[in-house]
Amino acid sequence: MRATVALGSNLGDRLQQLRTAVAGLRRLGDVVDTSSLYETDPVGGPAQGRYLNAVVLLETALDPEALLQELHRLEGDSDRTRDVRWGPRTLDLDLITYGDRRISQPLLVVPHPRAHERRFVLAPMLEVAPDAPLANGQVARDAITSTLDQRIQRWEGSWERETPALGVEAGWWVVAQFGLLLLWLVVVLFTAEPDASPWLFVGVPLAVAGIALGIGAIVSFAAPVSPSPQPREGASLVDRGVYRFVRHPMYGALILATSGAAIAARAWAGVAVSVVLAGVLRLKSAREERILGVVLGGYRAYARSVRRRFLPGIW
Ligand code: A4P
Ligand code: MG
Repeated sequence: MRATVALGSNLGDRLQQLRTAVAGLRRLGDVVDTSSLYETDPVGGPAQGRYLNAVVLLETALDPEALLQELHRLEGDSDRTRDVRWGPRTLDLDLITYGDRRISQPLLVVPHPRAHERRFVLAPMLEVAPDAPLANGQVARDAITSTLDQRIQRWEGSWERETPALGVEAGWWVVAQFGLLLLWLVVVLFTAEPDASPWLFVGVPLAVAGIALGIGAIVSFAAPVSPSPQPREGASLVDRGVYRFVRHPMYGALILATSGAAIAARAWAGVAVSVVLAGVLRLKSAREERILGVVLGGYRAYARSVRRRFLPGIW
């Protein structure tokens, strides 16, 4: 079952405690997604330091009662003491939702009875489980509008100690991409029908649009572009220029330019190679984005606001 678990800490090494908690959650099931980290003003309780909060999406075989017990065990591992209600804590793990189950027991209420009033739960939840049903019947996206007075900010640091690495897989993606581009070139050179035809009026504008998008991408990126899906160490989010309209303009440019040129040359096998290339780039970009979401502060929010992957307004 899919459960959402909210994590909070405002005592000691907050980030380290949250990391350890996620490592612990991985032993309870499959951590499907982790939100960004947020630094948040304390809600309720005595005067205390600011919290670091996040939400994790967990696919688990544990039933809700067993899961809560395990969450308490993880809290205990962090030397959490329970003296003041809503007081400062090294680690707080709350079960926010468990599928769409509603549970009302003395020691377990699901969905969490206060989550829908708390921006420190709703903002991260919006990233990983925007449609999970909350106690008041709303989902995070709607509930958050009445919590905008609560002060939180995205924590720009990253969750992970190190950049997650694709390792040799990164190399294979590059090989696949350049192999297909080479195949495209050979196929087009050998099958092109160079006489003028009406297909020129379709292919040439597409190819020109592709080249323009590619130039736009290089200018906007303003750093050396690498074909590897592994982000460079210390890379920062680029959301200017054409990146305001598409997240992977370079890939969009390759797809447009190769298919346009092949259409113009009536090299239909070349068009087929472009279609395969588009599929490969789609998969490659998905792998890339999983890492970018972890290592680049703000990438997930960027991906939510820029919906198109390759082609402005289309795809
Ligand atoms: N319990 C019942 N249902 C649940 C559930 N769905 N998930 C019981 C977790 N626990 C649940 O919790 C008290 C009892 O609630 C437990 O025995 C459990 O069986 P606790 O963790 O021992 O105590 P607590 O966390 O102090 O109380 P509570 O009421 O859970 O507090 P909240 O609601 O978790 O609030 N401000 C910011 N900015 N960030 C925070 O993370 N956290 C809190 C704690 C307050 N203010 C905060 C934050
Ligand atoms: Mg709690």
